[in-house]
Amino acid sequence: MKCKACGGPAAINMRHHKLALCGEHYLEWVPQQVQRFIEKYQMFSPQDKLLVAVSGGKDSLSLWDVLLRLGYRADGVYIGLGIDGGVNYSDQSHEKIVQFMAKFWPQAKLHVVDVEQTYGMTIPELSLARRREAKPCSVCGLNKRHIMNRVAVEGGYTLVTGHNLDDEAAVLMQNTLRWQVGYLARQSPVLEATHPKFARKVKPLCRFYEREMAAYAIVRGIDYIYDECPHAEGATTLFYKTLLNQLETNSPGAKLSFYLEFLRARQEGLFQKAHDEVVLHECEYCGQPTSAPGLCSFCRIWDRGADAREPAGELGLPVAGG
Ligand code: Q46
Ligand code: ZN
Ligand code: ZN
Repeated sequence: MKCKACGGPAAINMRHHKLALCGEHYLEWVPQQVQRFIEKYQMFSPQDKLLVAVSGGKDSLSLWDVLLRLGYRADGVYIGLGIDGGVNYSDQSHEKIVQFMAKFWPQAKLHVVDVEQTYGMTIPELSLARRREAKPCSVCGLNKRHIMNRVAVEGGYTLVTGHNLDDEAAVLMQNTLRWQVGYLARQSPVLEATHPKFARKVKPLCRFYEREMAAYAIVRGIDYIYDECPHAEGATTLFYKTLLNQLETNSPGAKLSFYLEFLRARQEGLFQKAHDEVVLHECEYCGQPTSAPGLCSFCRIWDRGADAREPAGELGLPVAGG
């Protein structure tokens, strides 16, 4: 297989694009594509301040790298969840991010929010204490959403996440099989801020296959955390990813067209009604928007009373680098 640009040996073959490229040309192609999607979906402009949610995995580190290479003003945010899982998962993830910054972008800025230091318990401890659940994913998800949104709003950022096509197609399949139209209405490369205390959220990698981002990280020399979070095992999205991979093997491009045709239907207003039905108000304690009455789910799980308001800038975000 030869590189389409220079005829040298190809490092990656993308059957769905009928395109093979060598390492050097692949490293040029990925940022060009990212820029194309940023413009196509009107994600942000060079003036915007971006906050990349970095986990230490291939998608988020590659995304941060690409945005900085393209010249965007992109800071990172890392949330220390306190997950050990026998492999020191959270510490290892943080370490990969620090190494990445030292190697490629020593001037970049990283906000670090350690959940245990800030709120008093790790995510697995909180999950056990409040929900008696050994699997902390639901508690973890709501904490990550709340904290990332808050850091983004406080810093005037657009929140950028590294969800790739495999992630988006798996969620889409899950929501479609259950016809959860409310969720379908909100699944988009761009989520506009529907409230002044909601950050705008964008996903510049939503059209890249997972293996394309792994290839980018490897060719670029980014050392990332290979292992999934130990609690990801058995997650339903992993099951849907396996199903979609089987489909893709038999029919290259199936995953991409599943997602793109959904976006087209969404664009045509197929789910608009469900979208309009969400009513928001501000949480009585922290002020973040919520659809639940009274306290938001974050304040509920941390057992916060409704009698006092959270002081502004309570996180006191430590900033590393830069
Ligand atoms: S980090 Fe958190 Fe995931 Fe780990 S505990 Fe579950 S939700 S699997 S993306
Ligand atoms: Zn080439
Ligand atoms: Zn709240």
